[in-house]
Parts: sequence; C-alpha cells; structure tokens
Amino acid sequence: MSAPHRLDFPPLYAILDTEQTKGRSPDVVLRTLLNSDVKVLQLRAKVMSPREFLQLARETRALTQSYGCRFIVNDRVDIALASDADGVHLGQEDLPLHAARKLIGQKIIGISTHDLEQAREAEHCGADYIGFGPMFGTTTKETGYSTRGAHMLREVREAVSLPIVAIGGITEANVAQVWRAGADSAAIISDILGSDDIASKVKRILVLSPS
Ligand code: TZP
Ligand code: MG
Repeated sequence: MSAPHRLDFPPLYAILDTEQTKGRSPDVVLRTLLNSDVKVLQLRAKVMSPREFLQLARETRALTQSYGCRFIVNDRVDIALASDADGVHLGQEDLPLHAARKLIGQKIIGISTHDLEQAREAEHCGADYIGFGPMFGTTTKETGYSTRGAHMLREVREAVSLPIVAIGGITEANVAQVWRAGADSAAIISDILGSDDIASKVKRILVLSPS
C-alpha cells in the first residue's frame, strides 16, 4: 500500500525540541520560528509528562495553524490525535506504521529510516514521508547508526519516491549538500535552536535553499 498523493515539503523542517532551547521557553522559540517563515514544524518532547506534552501540543497546534505551518508530533500518536496535529513522526522502535495508520487515518505519518531497506519498507507500508539519517555527526541523539552521508541519501532518493526529510548533524554549512543529494527537506535541531539569534539563522538557511 502506498500513500495516495505525494506531499509537498518546504526545504526546512524545523524541530522544536524542548530539551534544546538553551533555557528559552518553547513558546518564545515557536513564535520566533513561525515569524521566520518555517512551514513545517515537529514538536519533540522527550522528557515531558504526557499531560505537559499535550498542553504544549495544543498550544503549538493553535499557533502553527494561524501561521499556515504544518504541525507534526514526534513519537506519540495519541498526542497527535488529541491536539489535532497534522501528523506524527515515528521511529523504528515506535508504534509500527500499520498500527499508527489504523489510529490516525489520513493524517500524515513520517517514518525515521536509516538504510535503503527501511526506506523501501516505509514506502511500501504507506508512509507519507521518510526521515533519513543521521546524515552527519550529531550529539543531539544517540542513533546507533554511523553517519549516512550524501552518497547514501542519493541511493535512497533513487529508490523511493516519497518525500525525504534528511536529519542529523545538518547545519547552515552543509545543508546545501543535503538538498543537492535529493532531500526534499532538511531537519535541523541544534544548529537552529542552539543559535543565539534563531531568526537570523533560519533566514540564512532559507536563503540557501533551492526553491
Ligand atoms: N534523528 C536522527 S539524528 C537526530 C534525530 C532526532 C538529531 C538531529 O539533531 P541535530 O542537532 O540537527 O543533529
Ligand atoms: Mg521516535
């Protein structure tokens, strides 16, 4: 089974990781990202209670909607549904795609992939997009995989027609490589959230983008 239509992804896939904001409130960071023309945003909250995560997801839903920004919840189908997010992003150890699809219906499901086989499987099982990485070295997440690099991304690009969101160690300095290798979108956490001036950082990245 494959997804009915191919989603259009903007060049930058922003991730609001509540652990990576350098002490700034998620709300302030969210508003900055939205004012910087971010058009798809994932909320990643690894240490919040489900209740806090849901509260933040509801606030994020309201604000992203008013900016015309797509909103994806990381890991949690229940929170994606309860906050009326546009979709959910699932890793290889999260709820399997077929189970998530039963629950979430036509909403977006993105699947993290790390090799060709996982990418093909995600496409075959009806994912709406895949994440692929880690592209480069990252300390934000212990992925258990060596860096994939532009060469592997190109192979995946040739093998699947789903939108690809590249992730892991992507920065202003290497993001162009990722787009050139065929990623529809680049997901970036630390290079953006670690910046003292998030708005300028996002603008500089978007200026580099092909579209
Ligand atoms: N999944 C694969 S690598 C990664 C995730 C969530 C971390 C990306 O963070 P950064 O800081 O952009 O390398
Ligand atoms: Mg996950």
